[in-house]
Amino acid sequence: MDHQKDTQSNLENVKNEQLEQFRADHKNTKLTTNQGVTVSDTENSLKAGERGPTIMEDFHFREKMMHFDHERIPERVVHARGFGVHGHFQVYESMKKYTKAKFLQDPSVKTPVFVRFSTVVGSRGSADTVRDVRGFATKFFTEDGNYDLVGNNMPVFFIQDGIKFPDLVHAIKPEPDNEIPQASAAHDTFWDFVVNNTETAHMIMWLLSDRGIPRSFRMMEGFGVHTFRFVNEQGKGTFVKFHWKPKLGVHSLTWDEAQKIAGKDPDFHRRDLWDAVNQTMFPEFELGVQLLAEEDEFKFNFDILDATKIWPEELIPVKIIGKMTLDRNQDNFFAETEQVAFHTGNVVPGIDFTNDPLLQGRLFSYQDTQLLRLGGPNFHEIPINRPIAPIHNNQRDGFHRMTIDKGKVSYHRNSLQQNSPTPDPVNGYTHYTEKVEGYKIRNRSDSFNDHYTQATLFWNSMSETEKKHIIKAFHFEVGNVKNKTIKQKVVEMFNNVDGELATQIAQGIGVQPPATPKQPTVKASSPALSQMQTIKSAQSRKVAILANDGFNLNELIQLQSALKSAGVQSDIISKYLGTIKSTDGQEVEVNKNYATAHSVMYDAVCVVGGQQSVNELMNLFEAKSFINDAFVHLKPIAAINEGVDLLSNTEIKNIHLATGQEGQDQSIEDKGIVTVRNTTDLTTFNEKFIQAVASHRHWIREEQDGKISG
Ligand code: HDD
Repeated sequence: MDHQKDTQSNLENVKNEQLEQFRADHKNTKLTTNQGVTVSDTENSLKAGERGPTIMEDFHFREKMMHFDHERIPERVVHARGFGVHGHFQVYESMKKYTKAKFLQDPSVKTPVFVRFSTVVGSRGSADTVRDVRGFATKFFTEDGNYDLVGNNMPVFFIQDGIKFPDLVHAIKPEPDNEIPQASAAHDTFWDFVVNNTETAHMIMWLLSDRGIPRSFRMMEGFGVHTFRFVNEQGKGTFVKFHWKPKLGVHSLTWDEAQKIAGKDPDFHRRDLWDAVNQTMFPEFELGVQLLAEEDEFKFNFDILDATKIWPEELIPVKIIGKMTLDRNQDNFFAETEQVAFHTGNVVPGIDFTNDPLLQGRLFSYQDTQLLRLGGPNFHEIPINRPIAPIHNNQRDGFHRMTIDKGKVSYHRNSLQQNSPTPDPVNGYTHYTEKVEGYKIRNRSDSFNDHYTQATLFWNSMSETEKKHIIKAFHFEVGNVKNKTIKQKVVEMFNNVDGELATQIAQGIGVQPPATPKQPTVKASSPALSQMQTIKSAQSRKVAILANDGFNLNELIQLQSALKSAGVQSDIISKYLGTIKSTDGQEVEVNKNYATAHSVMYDAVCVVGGQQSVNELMNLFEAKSFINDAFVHLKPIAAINEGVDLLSNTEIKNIHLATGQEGQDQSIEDKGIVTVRNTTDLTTFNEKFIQAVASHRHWIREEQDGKISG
């Protein structure tokens, strides 16, 4: 028993050890062909004479070129751009009452996981920060086999039935005649789809909200979207919806920032995740479940099988049941992120499906798509996809078969092998015995017909700031549509969500406001939908420190050490790379210059004092534009002593800045401008700055100073 316990708790390492068998380290080795023959020269092909033609018998040349020519596989038809990371999951308390899923029983068991975050629409090489849904797919390597929770960062979906997925994707992907635009929904075919398929209304509200432009993969929620089913030992089912809740809270970029980052650092999100894990700032997500007794299936004004609906958390609370920690970067992007194959149909005993028609469609699509992408039916043998549970069956052969199946028997039932491998009716997966009866019809239940109630609920739940962002997002997305009729139809469609919203959309896109703006009948709101009340933390945020030769070393040291103890990262940014000298001649390494860094890559900025340093910054256009952008993007901005003078030379000049003692006008700090003069002890200043960093954005600036962040 103890031994069993031991192996269970160490499950975490089992996947890693399995992967280890396939890892190759080529350091200090001799170059060989794929046949293991040592190569003498890989720079010159074999030729007939020094200036003659290449000879066919050059097997090394042919093998090297053949392999290279076939290095690419088809990208995923959706979610092509993604990034993976390893980790583990632990349940807080046994969920035995609801499910027999092994990985949800014992809090001491660490179940290995591999997570792939992704965007949906763009190609593999597209930018990370585009407006889009983010994929959040988790593979749990459990003792009972692989369980895949293939979710998104939004809890609803565009369509209600899987059969419409190809239509949706054709509409949102670049238009087929010219393959424009890349990684964007801002074009005619998508909005034509929207207005002709009004079940999209709720999802559009999410997509055009700040959720569409997350600050980090580490700062977004994840949702299983569908209603799934937990099944316990007694065979009793409970409806369940899955949630991932980030410990760092839910935070977003501003639109202007997202667009700029797409150019400055298209790898912004993957870099952020990779760096955080390398620096042991391990992202954590709590797993939450909404549970609904089967008897209560019809108690709501929405159909629980409709994937365009949420279960408002105020109606059905989210119970937090465990935590996932992402703590190990992949070794090889292609082998792991590119070859991982998720499938909604990968479930373990204790987790089952429902009749949600979107889920039913997915159950076919995922396995099917891997056949093309991964070239045959043996993709489960690729190291990243292998379960840690043993595999025994009569499936054989096919492209790239790795397993050497011994013996003559590959059929069931048999006597030559005592009928093994043997099905296990007791412990094997048994599908939930739901009673299903009906006529074969192509139809949709009337209970799926309400397309607007929850879209309005979402709108009602937004803060004024969030509402402004949604309207601006409509102006951009629909503003890029060329066809006026489609634009007008967008206004008419969203008049069903809220008349004021529709009127404001119309204003920005050059069409008529609705003739009769509708007063929404839905008055309810769900506070959990707004990002305003989310967790605020300075942990792992990034601060840019601006300094040049002649900076104040004492200030820099105090600032850096306070940031470090608060878990905040910082970079020194200067005119040139290399080192800068303090007033007392100490040299400090510069991390970035203005060519390699921009304020959009940081969460906050601080100017340290030192007259000579600040004088130089005053004459540096890039330094001022760095601060101006941080200001427009509502980020915390701080300055120490002479550094405050630089702020007076930027957009911030209109805000009254510290002129004398510490502890100035509170309203300035509310606006995220933290300054201090005439002091050498920065303790209080540092505390205030770190608090400002934790608050993420200072929306009040947007409201009061008209600095709309985009
Ligand atoms: Fe899907 C990939 C999430 C609806 C068909 N989907 C894919 C990935 C995620 C999702 C996260 C990327 C997995 C990875 O990282 O490799 N998809 C969703 C969610 C949906 C959804 C949350 C709605 C609730 N998907 C959906 C439908 C269909 C598909 C309705 C088809 C009927 N999805 C696919 C696919 C993909 C895919 C074509 C492309 C690559 C892959 O599967 O492995 O099969």
